[in-house]
Amino acid sequence: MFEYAPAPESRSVVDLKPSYGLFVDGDFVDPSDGGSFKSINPASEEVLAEVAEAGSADVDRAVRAARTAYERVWGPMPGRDRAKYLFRIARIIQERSRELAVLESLDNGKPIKESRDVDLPLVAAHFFYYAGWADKLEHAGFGRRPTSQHSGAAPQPLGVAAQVIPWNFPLLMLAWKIAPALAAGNTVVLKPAETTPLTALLFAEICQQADLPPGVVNIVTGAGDTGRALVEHPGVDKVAFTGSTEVGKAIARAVAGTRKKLTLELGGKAANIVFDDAPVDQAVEGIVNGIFFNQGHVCCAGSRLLVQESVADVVLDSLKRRMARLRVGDPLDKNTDIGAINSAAQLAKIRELSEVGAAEGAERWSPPCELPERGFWFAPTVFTGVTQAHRIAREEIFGPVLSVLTFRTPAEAVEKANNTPYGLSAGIWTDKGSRILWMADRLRAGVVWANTFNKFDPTSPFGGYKESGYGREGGRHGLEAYLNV
Ligand code: TXE
Repeated sequence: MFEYAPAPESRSVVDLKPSYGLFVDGDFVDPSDGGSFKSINPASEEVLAEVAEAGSADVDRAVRAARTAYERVWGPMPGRDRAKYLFRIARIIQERSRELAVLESLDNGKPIKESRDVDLPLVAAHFFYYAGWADKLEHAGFGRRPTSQHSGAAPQPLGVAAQVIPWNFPLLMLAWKIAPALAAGNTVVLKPAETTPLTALLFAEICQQADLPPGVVNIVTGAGDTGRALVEHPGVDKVAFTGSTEVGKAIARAVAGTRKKLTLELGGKAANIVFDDAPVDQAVEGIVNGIFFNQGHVCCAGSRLLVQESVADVVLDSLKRRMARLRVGDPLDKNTDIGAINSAAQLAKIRELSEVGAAEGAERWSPPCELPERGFWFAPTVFTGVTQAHRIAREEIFGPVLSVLTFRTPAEAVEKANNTPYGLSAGIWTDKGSRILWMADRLRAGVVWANTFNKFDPTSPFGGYKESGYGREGGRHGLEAYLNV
């Protein structure tokens, strides 16, 4: 069916090692008890590498290294010097972006055109953006250093930041967390997700290449136990977490009663709202991007389509035709639109909720689609006839599955969009500017996109209402989360 088929991106650009240690105090080290786990390519189920599993003694070592680096080197360092390191890291990320993108696609399963054209440019942009802040903190209303002429409160870093990130955007979540923390003068111990640890370890190599002082960035790999040991460590001043609402609540409980500051970025169930005056083709592209980008493994995915009743048939027909053209398969093929589901566990969750949707009476549709035999795959799927009572309208599926509901009036659209425990994002498709403003005022979501979706920028704060978490990442607000002002 497709005449043009360029060669897949070559994995030979990646120098994969058979095993990886922890990155502590500037060096790769073995874990104290020798534990390890395997990182798997979700598109083939082949083992990519054996990765060290940090126990609590290793976490302790990493937190101590971060504390020493904070007190002796990074905290006292003038902002202009911290900026030089961050600019250097940003440039190396750009130089090595092909290698980083291929490794990200291998470890995560996302299409190369997304890791290459979306994730990596944004990763570099975050480091450039926050590098630019590092020498300006005292002059931008955060507070001023005392001089002989003035007295004033200097903006102070918090200290050691414990950062736990998920698997859906491994490098981008790392950049969201590490860049502002370092710009503000904090040091970091970061734990990547257990299914996608490899690009964080390549980032550790980049820190070495940039001559970042030892201990400023530490990477501890492992699963939930490692994450728990890290956020509960008494030597930590700040905890930043992105992941499931369930674990976010457990972390909030663990941190309550301590002096640690906390920001949480959790799940979502965003409404993508299409009005009858929206250009159908443009809206359909936005719906497809909203739910099928990154296999739907996106906290702000437009997983609920709310379409105005009068245009529902036209929009759905066009959406199904567009879905039939989506290519599912090899993440390293530049033509692939939908890659592999990140893990067997996530695939099981998507399958289960999809079965629940069908059993509860919604109508399930997927285009004819041949899926590879090995690996974790799920065809793009749309459910119509969904009501608020259905679990697929309420629970985060975190996969390429769209639930469609209809509405008649703008007020009904707002009511349905807000009828969720989450509040991370929403999208509006309409030709009417006044309607966009009216809706945006009423939607309880941290981000509201108008006539676009899944647009990210380092200058913009991102974060949730309700069970989607609290605190903001990105922009000036993201910096404040790492400062005492
Ligand atoms: O998340 P977890 P999982 C949602 C999505 C997905 C579901 C489960 O719906 O299907 O969560 O995914 C670490 N203390 N999101 O199980 O467990 C863990 O090792 C400290 C939405 O992967 O929350 C990993 O590094 N850390 C989300 C990270 O937390 C702990 C992105 C996230 O894993 C821990 C991911 C503990 N007790 C999933 N337990 C989003 N907001 O984008 C686990 N971890």
